[in-house]
Order: sequence, then structure tokens, then C-alpha cells
Amino acid sequence: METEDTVPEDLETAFRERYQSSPSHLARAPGRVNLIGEHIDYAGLPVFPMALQREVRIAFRPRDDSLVLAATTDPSYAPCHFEISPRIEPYDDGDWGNYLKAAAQGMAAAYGIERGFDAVIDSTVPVAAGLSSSSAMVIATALAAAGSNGLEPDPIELAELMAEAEQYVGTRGGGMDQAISAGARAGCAARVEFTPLRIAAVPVPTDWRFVVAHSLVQAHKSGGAREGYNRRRAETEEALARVVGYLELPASDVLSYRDLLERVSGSEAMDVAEERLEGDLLKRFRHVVTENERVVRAEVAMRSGSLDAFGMLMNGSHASLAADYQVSIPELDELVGIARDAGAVGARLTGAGMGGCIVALAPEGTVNRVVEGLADGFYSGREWGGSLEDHMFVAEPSEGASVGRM
Ligand code: NG1
Repeated sequence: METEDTVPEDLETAFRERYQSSPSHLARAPGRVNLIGEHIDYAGLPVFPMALQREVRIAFRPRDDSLVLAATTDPSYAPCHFEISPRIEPYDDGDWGNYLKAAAQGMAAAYGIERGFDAVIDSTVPVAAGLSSSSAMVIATALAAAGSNGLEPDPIELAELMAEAEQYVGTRGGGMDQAISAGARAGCAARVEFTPLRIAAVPVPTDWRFVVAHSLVQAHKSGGAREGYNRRRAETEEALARVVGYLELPASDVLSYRDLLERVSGSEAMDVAEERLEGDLLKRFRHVVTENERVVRAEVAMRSGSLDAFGMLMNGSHASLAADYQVSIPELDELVGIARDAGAVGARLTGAGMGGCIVALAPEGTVNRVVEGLADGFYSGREWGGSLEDHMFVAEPSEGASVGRM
């Protein structure tokens, strides 16, 4: 992922003003939209995201000491500085600088790096939108740390390290976001599998369009969304442990849903769950098992160009996330409904939910109708800042992260 690059002019100017020198490198890492396979990466099951044209960019210059000095082009984020080491004290909960510290600490622990860097960061990935701005920040920072220390880590190795490292901020996330941000191929979505991490690129048919639309409700991982996320994960694990117990499988061999579904079929697992679990635990279990099946079928649908089949699976995913995983909100349901009414063949919430975005699929010839339908039906009656493209855009399947010398 080492490339020759030019630093965008605005970033170069901001860097010069702050450090009175030019940046020597640029690291970039994309956000992602998850097409299907929601809340199952931490169950060890495959997911199906694609990287976006929206990305985090870091203009940087290695230093002679271990300090990291970082500022962003967005004045609402205060500059920060800290020393790279395998044990870095976090800032207060919710501070953006913790994503930099997460990556720096992870890189120092894995590679023993000691050299820091001066950095100016900008991002076009909407924050708290379920588009993985946090992992894009972590991957870009890891590449800046690598580039400052003469390292060129393999994307898969980097993604695995950073999935672990990002837990520093307090979310017990899975590894999907770091994997797709580090390892995506332009023009492709990807099947991401875990333990060990593997990424298989799947070309997106050239006449398929994925529209991303924000609910205007932020899902901050530093706030209630983190609690909701971690609780879902704990419930999912509890449901698994119970089913494993009822099936009298050795608990030490069946640590994930993947382990379970390698031993019994999805329908056998569901039969036991329906008999033995109830309430939220049954719902969480059913979501994980059925979403896993949808991912398998969605990959087949994309490879064979079956747009309608892919769309129906997205609809099924949304229904399951709303009813069984209970991570939708009225605004997400409304967006999904408007997109479908305007001609999308499928639509679902994407990312962790509880706010954030939907993704809708439409053929090339219908996409403008979907975009207009959402503009009229959802955004025209609401308050939002910036331009509409900040909140709704057509996703372009983009290349994974890279770092380049100027
Ligand atoms: P987002 O959408 O960025 O909040 C989170 C997790 C993913 C995955 C999804 C739900 C992190 C960094 N990311 O993503 O691993 O579990 O939720 O599918 O925690």
C-alpha cells in the first residue's frame, strides 16, 4: 500500500501554517458502507461491506522524537499531542484523539516503533454515521505511524492489529471496518471472514448503484450507542452459550457462532433456540443466524448480477435488524420506506444503527429517482447543515488505504 502521492492543497497549506514546513507523506483510509451482514462480525461470521470514496487523509512528517502532534482542518476538534508508546493514557471518554492514541499504542505494542510525527488530518467521512469514520481514522493513523518508522505492514496484518487496537476507545467492535478500510479493491465489495482474517473482493456490477442517506441522528460510539452496541454483543454471546449448553457441545470448542454453525445447521440451531430461548435472547440469536444466511446468498446474487435478489436480502436484513436486533429508529425506517417507494429494489440500515445511515440499492436508470425521492420525502422537511451531499450520496466502490511519500 506504499504509493507516490500529492498532498491536497488545502491540507498542505494547513500543515505549513501549523508546522512551518511541508508534509513529507500522505496517508489515506476510506470509510465504508456495509452492504449486508450487520452485527455479525463479532459473532465470527462473514460480512459484506464496500469501501467509500469518502476518506480520512493525514498529511504528516516524521519527527526525531516520539511525539505525535496532530490537528484537524475542522476547528471543532482541538489539536492534541502525546508520546508514542505501548501504553498510552487515554484522553477523556469521547475525545477524538483517543482514535489516534488507539492506533499509536497498537503499533508501538506490535512493532516497537518509537518515532512520532507531525500531522494535519482531514476527513470527508461523516462522523457517527455508521460509515466507519473511526476505523478510517485508526487505519490512517496506523499508516502514518508505520510510514514514520519505515514499516510497510501487510493490509491484513494491519487490519487485524487495528481491530484489536480500536477497542481502546471502549467499543467491543468486530473487525469488519478495519479490514475493508485497509484491504478494499476499487470497483469491488468484499466478503470479509474472521479468525483468521480474509478478504475476497467481489466486483460490483457496473450498473448497480448504492445510495447512502443519513438519518440526521448521530450514533456516537462514545455515548448511548456504545452501551447499546456492547449490550447487544453481550446478549448475543449469552444466547450462544445457552444454545451450546443445551446441545451439550464442549463450550471450549464452540466460542463463536461460526464454530456452532460448523457443527449444526442453521435450522437445527434455530430449532433449539426456539425451544430453549425466549425474549431478547431468542431475537438476537435469530438475527445472527438468519443474517449469516443472507450474507451467503447476497454474495451469490452479486456475483450473478441478480439485483432484485440482492435487494430482497437487504430488505430482509433491515426487517431483522429492526424486529430482532432492535437497532433501528423511526428515522431509519422512514428513510428505508421512502427509498423503496422511490424505486430502490432494497434498503436497510447500515452500520451499528441507533442512528446513522441507510443504504439503498437501485439500478443505474432509477438511482436519480431514489435520490430525489429521499430529498423531497425526507430532507426537505428537516433542518440540516452543509450541503445535501454531506448527508446523502451515491457510493463509489473504492480502493483501500494507502500511504505515500511526496
Ligand atoms: P459502525 O457502523 O462503524 O458503528 C460497528 C462496528 C463493526 C460492526 C458494526 C455492526 C466498530 C469499530 N465497528 O460499526 O465492527 O460490528 O458496528 O455491524 O466498533
